[in-house]
Amino acid sequence: PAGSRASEVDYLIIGAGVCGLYQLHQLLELGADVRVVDANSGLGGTWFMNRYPGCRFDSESYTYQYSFSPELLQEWSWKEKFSPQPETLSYLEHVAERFDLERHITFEARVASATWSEDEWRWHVGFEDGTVIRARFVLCAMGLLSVPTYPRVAGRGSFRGLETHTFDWPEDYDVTGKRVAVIGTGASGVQVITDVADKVESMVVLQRDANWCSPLGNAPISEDEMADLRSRYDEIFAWCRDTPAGFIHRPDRVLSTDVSREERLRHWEDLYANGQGASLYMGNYRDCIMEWGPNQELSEFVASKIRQRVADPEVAEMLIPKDHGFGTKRVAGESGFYEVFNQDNVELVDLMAHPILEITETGVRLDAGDGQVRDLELDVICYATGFDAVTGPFDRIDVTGVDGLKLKDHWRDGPLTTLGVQVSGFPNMFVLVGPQSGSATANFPRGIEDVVNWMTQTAAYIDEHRIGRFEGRPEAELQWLEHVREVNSLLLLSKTRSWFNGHNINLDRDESPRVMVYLGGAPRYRKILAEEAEQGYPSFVLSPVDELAAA
Ligand code: NA7
Repeated sequence: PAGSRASEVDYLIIGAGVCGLYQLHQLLELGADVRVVDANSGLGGTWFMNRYPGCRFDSESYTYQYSFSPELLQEWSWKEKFSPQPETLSYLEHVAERFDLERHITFEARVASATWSEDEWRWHVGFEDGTVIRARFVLCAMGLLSVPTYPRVAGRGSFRGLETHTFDWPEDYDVTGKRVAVIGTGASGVQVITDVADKVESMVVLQRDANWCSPLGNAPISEDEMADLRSRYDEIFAWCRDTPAGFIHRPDRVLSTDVSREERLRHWEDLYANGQGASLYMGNYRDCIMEWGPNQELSEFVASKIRQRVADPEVAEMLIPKDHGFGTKRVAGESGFYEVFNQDNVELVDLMAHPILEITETGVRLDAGDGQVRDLELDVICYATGFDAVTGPFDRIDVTGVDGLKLKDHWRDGPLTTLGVQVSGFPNMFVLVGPQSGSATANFPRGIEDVVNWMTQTAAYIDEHRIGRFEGRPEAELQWLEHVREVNSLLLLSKTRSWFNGHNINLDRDESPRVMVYLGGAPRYRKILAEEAEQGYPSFVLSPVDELAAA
C-alpha cells in the first residue's frame, strides 16, 4: 500500500526527484524489489521544493525530459522553451502516474542515519521518526542542491515579516505591493528578482559578488514547433549525448583566435541577441571557457552589454563581475534582469561595502559606513543564497560504514569516490547523484540517465552473479581523484570560487578548493562507466552472497 514502510527491501532509493524516479522505473522494469523514500510530502525533489516566483529551467525544456519512453515523449507537450517550475512538476507527476510509480514511494520519510552491518551485508537505514528499513543496497539520489544555506548574520529568524530561502518560498504568498529584500544574485536570485520587480512596492537587492548572466531567450512553444520537436527526438537526444554537458549546445571546434576580432564580435552579438539558454558559454569558441585571454575578451563583450542595458553607470559597474570571467562559474539565464535596475522602485546594494549587521524584527540593518547604520524596513526577506552543494545532502545523514567509519570523516578533506558512484568503506551504497559524478554537471536528466542506466545494468549483474557485497577499492578512489583533477583543470570553471569547487558552507573563502564535480564531459564519463561494467568491475571488490552464508 502507498506509504508503507516494509522493513526489508533489496534496493532503497533515497530521493524521489528526477533521478530517483527514473531509477525506480528502471529497477521495476528489471523486476527488482525496490522502494523510494523521500523527506518531502510529494515527488519532484528540486521541482517540488523550489516554488519561488520566476523559478524555471535554464535548460531547453525538450532536452530536460526523460528519453526512455517514446510514448511518453509523444504525449507530452512543453508550453515554453524554458519550462517554469509548475509545469515541470506537472511533468514529473505525469511520469509517476503514467508508470504507476507512486505506490513504491514513501513520503515524509527523512533519512537520519544509515549503518552498514558487516554481519548481514545490509544497510540499516534509520528515519527521523525512529523506524528502520534494512536494505541490501542503498542508492543515493538526494540531489545536488537540496540543503539551503543562509548568511551567518545575527538576528536571523527574528524578522516579523516573511523571511524565507528561495528553496522554501511559500507558493501562495502574494508579493504585490510588498517591500522586499533579496540577498544573493545567483541563478535563483536572478529569477526571483526579475519576476517580482514590477509587482512589489520596493525591492532592495543585496549583492555580495556580481554574477554573469546570459539572455535566456524564453518564448512559448507553438503546436507546430512541438510537432516538429516530437518528430526529431531521436536526433535531438543523440546530439545531446555527444555534447560535453548533455545540452543542445556544443562548444565550437573553432578557437576564438582562429577568426578576426570583427568576426568574433559579430558571432557574440548574434549569440547575445538570438542565442538561447547556455549558447553563449556552452556553444561558443571553446577557448573562451579554457583560456584566460579569450575569456577576458568575451567577458568584456558581455560587460559592454550590461553597460548598454543599465541606465546608471555606477549600478552597471556593480553588476559586472570583477572577480571572475564569463562562464567560469554557473551562468544564470536572464530575461530582463538588467532592466529591473532601471526601475525607480529597485535599489542595488553592494554588501562588500555595506555588510549586513543584523536581521531585525522589521527588516535588515546595514552598515552605512562612517559608523552609521541603515535600517531597511521590509515585508519580505528572501535569501537566494544558494546551497550546501553536492555533499550537503550526505552530511545531513549519519552514514557509518565498515568498522564504524563515518562518511563525514572519510570526506573530511574533500570527497573521495570510486568513479563518482561509490565510496570505499561503504559497500553496497551507490551514489547516483553526488560528488565527482558525471551526473552532477550535465543537463540533469541527461547526466542521470547515464548513471541510472549503468546502475540498472549493474543491478542485473548483481542478480545474475548473486553478488552480496559490492565495494569500491581505495586505490581506485585515489586514481579517480587524480583523473578528475586532471580533466577539471582544463576548464576555467575549476579555478573560481563557486559551489563547483566546494566554496560553499564547507569552506572559508580562503581555503583550497575541493574536487566536487566531474568536468570531463558526459561522453567520456559514460565510456568510463561502460568499460568498468564490460571488464567485470575492476575498480570494485565483488563478493558472492554465498560467502556471507559460509562465514
Ligand atoms: P548560487 O548560484 O550558489 O548563488 C548564491 C548567491 O547568494 C550568490 O550571489 C552568492 O554570492 C550569494 N550569497 C551566498 N552567501 C551569501 C552571504 N552569506 N551573504 C550574501 N550573499 C551570499 O545559488 P542559486 O540558488 O542562485 O543557484 C544554485 C543553482 O541552482 C545554480 O547553479 C543552478 O544550477 C540552479 P557570491 O557570488 O558567493 O558572492
